Amino acid sequence: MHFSLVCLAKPVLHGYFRSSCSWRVRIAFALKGIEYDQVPVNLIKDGGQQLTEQYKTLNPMQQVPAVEIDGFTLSQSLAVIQYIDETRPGPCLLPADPKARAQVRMISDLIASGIQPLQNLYVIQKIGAEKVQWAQHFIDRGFQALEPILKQTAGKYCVGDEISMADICLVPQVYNAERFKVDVGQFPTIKRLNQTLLEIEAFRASHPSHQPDTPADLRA
Ligand SMILES: N[C@@H](CCC(=O)N[C@@H](CS)C(=O)NCC(=O)O)C(=O)O
Repeated sequence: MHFSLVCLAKPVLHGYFRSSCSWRVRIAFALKGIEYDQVPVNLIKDGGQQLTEQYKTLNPMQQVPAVEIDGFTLSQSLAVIQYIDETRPGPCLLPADPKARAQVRMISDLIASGIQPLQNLYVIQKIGAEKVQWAQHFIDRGFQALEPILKQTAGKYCVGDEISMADICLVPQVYNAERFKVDVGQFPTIKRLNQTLLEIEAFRASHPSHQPDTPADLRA
């Protein structure tokens, strides 16, 4: 069902160029063809702008993204993606078939609950000197599980031949893996899907290397 709610104002994404969860939302907006404004929240500068009292009113978890849309504020990227899907026309980000839909949620959850939180900034900051090995370990462990799952579910994309929320979660997680120097070549299905998806305009346009807050030395 698609509502024509209070859609007059453009949504506002409070995010960070390199945040994988912000990138998920940017991909969803791009796939749906939704125009939006971005307000950068620098996770490093000033000790982390996500930690200010002002930002806390937008997302009490003090994380990006937070999205102002249709007169209210939403956080949690998967909730945002599903809200966009349920209220906006354009390609469906979750398939109608219950089995495929469950598989999309399984893969999205594996990444969003089982991998990303373990290598998130506030977690690795607590780890100290071992932080890179810690992040590599948990990304590698997650990908060891994800690879055989994707081998079963994937067609051209993560689940069959339609782009879904699972693909939206996969690409930013591979980007994180590469940042932490995990050898993605060990996972041929993950590698193949990532390469295929990065050819698509919605994934390219939303890439961290060309966002309004991308520093000059990281721009592509
Ligand atoms: N489950 C949340 C996770 C959000 C999250 O972890 N955001 C990270 C960036 S990807 C963050 O803001 N980290 C800030 C910090 O660790 O202080 C979502 O999907 O939106």
